[in-house]
Amino acid sequence: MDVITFGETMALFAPENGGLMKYASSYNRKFGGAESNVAIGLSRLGHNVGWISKVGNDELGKGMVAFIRGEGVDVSQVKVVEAPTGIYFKEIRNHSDVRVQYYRHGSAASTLTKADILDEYVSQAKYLHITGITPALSDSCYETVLHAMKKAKEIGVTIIFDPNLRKKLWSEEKARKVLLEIVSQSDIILPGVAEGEFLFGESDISTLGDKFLSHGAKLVIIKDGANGAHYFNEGEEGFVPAFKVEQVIDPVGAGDGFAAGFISGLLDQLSITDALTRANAVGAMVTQVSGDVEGLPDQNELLDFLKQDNEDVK
Ligand code: ADP
Ligand code: KDG
Repeated sequence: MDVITFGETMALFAPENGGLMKYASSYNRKFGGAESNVAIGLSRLGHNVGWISKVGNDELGKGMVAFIRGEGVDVSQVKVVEAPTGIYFKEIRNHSDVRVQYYRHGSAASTLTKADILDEYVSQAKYLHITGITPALSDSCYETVLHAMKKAKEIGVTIIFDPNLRKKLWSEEKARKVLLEIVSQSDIILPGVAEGEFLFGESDISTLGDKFLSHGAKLVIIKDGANGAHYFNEGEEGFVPAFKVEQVIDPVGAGDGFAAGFISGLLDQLSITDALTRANAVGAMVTQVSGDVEGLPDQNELLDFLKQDNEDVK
């Protein structure tokens, strides 16, 4: 197993013809969840990934697990429980104004506990991927995150953390405290500039890099949307520009695509800058297709995109 991740995936409803939820009478049903988005991205790029979660004993839960299994992700650790599968609605007003409505309180995944993360399972992995969404779901989810990170550290599995700040899920004060606690226990972190600003009250990217490093992270990647990504580790820093996207169709999931691309690069032993090029490419590709995971490329699609971009430059 290359990567293990855990968290909540929801049935995702979006107005079929775009537009506002208030007026839509038909919806497309897809599935989305930061951690399974990353898992699917990695699987499409040829890596072995496991996703741990809980789903409801309901039709959406069954459909979701079948979908994620169909993407080649190991779902052997997913449990079916007597609580509903979470749902979320996504309304894209424009590329920089996306509104989500969650129906996930008391959901199946919010009942995750330490007992759902088996040491034997985590110990097979090279990387444990965590997001800041999971600890916001419930106290037991928060404890599960801390427990999984502690075990990963003991076993020597590298921890990758994406803060994925979701202000609708918890108070700013609690979010800041918990996310910083997790940053201090992580090896690699993948915040966006806005998340750095939220955590440290600072928007200068270099200063943010230093703040994250002095908070305990060993490698810090700061995403700067359509501009590109910065990296910082002991004594080294750099920047890799993003790809040009003519029209963003759906920005949700770009950060997860970026994470999948970056982890894929690390697994393939690429340099940090080459891994970031892959991350930027996958992130950009996700924005060009409607849905959280639909735009995640397979290996050939990624190669074609990179080749195309080189040809455009010439
Ligand atoms: P999230 O908010 O989901 O974390 P971001 O908006 O930070 O996602 O985007 C993640 C990555 O996806 C960026 O760092 C970049 O590589 C790529 N990306 C996102 N939006 C664009 C865009 N408009 N043009 C090019 N690349 C983009
Ligand atoms: O990063 C994309 C996720 O935000 C989306 O798939 C839904 O997991 C989700 C969440 O909690 O918002």
